[in-house]
Amino acid sequence: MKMSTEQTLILVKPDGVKRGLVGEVINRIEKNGYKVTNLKMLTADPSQLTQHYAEHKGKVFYEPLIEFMASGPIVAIVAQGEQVIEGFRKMAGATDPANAEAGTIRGDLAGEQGGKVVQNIVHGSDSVESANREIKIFFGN
Ligand code: DAT
Ligand code: MG
Repeated sequence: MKMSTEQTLILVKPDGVKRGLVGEVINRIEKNGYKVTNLKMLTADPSQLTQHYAEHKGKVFYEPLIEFMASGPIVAIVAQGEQVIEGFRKMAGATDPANAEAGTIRGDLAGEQGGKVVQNIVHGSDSVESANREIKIFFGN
C-alpha cells in the first residue's frame, strides 16, 4: 500500500459554527488519527471565497454557496496524516446530507438543513493540488 502523509484544508462552515459543532468536527478529525496542524476562526472575504470555489463558477448553486459561506464565521483547519485528503472526505460523507451515510459528519449532524445542500457543515479538499491551493487561500504562504 502506498504511504503518503498529506495535509488537507477543512472548513467548518457557518452552519457548523452556529450550531456549535466545531468541537465535534475537531474531535472526529483527531479520533481518526489525524493531527490538527493549524486552525483559525474567520469571516471569509469575497476574494477568498471566489478563489476557493473557482471550479464552481457559473453553476446554479455558486451564488448561494458564496453568499452562505460569507454569512458568518467559519473555522479553517489544516489537518495532517496518512491519506488524510481521502480520509476526511469519507468522514464528511456525501455532498448532499440527504445522501450521507450514518457515521459521517454530514449524515449524523446535517439532518435539519431543510434540503439546502450548501449547509453541509464542512468542506474538505479533494486532491493534493486542491489542498495546497486552498491552504494558501486561508493561511497564506
Ligand atoms: P464537496 O463540498 O462535497 O466537495 P462540491 O465541491 O461538489 O462538494 O461542491 C461545493 C459545495 O457546493 C458543496 O459543499 C455544497 C454546494 N453544492 C454542491 N452541489 C450542490 C447542489 N447540487 N446544490 C446545491 N449546493 C451544492
Ligand atoms: Mg469540493
